[in-house]
Amino acid sequence: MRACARGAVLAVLLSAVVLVSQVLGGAARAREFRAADTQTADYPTVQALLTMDRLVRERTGGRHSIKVFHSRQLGEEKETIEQTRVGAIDINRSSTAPFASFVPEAGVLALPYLFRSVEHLHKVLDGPIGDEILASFEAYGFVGLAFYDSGARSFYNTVRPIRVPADMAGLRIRVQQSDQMIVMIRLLGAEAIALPYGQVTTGLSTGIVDGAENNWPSYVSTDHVKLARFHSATEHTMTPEVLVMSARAWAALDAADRQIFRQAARESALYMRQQWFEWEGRSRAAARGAGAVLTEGVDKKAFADAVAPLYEQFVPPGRLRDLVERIRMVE
Ligand code: GTR
Repeated sequence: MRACARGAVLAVLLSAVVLVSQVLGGAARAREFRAADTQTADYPTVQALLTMDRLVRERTGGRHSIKVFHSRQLGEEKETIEQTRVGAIDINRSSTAPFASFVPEAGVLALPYLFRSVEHLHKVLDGPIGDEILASFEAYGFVGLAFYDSGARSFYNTVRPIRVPADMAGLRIRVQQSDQMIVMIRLLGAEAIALPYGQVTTGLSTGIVDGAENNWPSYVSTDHVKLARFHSATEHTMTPEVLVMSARAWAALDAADRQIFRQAARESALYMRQQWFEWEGRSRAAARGAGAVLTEGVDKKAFADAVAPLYEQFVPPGRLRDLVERIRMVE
């Protein structure tokens, strides 16, 4: 009898030890992952991150969650990318343009007039090339999880309508922190000023910059539209957003949880795509309502020709040029 009771106590103790070691032992440890986004709370990328958080919570029984720091609470895009690389930030949603100096393949996606249409862009990102580019992040300390839509970027400025590259002469144009974008602006005959996203409104209102370039939702949600009325639909890039995890945070997940995170990221991208189309349409209408002057007859071909030399400089023969050629061949 006594031996039996001792056995039972031992069994209880043993299962407690197993439980504690499971909880403490890496994979099973409950964790809140910190995610950075430069956009505001209602912006589709932030809403997509919140969707991912919900899916991760549901599928891990609440063991894991994602706390989303929107509106640059964790810093400007370039800094947050650096912090993600060293593992101080767990998840990052950024434009692929500032990622170019960390992951060369990301820069390819930010090249001007690479994609013929949104359909072409989606075919590339949703297919094997998209997977290959996401996988390329791993060599640089990030785990690429998914791409988010970001539409086409166009110029807007405070000075005059821009129809052809010559109209940009002498204008100071804000660009993302990306060498490629700086060179692109110079090829158009304007002066490039790299500024973090959070400083563009002040830059426009104080005249430090005359213009910037972005998609419709960013043009409107930042209120740049109220300062820089002359909008020109140059649609020079279709730079997508990318969602990455730090290699350090990834290492803390076991194989099953990694699968959950990947799948949740992909589903959040689908949600994001629906939201995006609505936001783009709504933002374009809101821009008109806010007094934007939409320039007629923008000569996109002239812009494409003027920026073509960028490819020589940023796409050396070999891996990257091959990637560009394969992207172009996608029907
Ligand atoms: C937006 C993008 C942001 C940021 C911003 C910028 O379209 O969503 O992540 O890159 O552009 O121009 O800095």
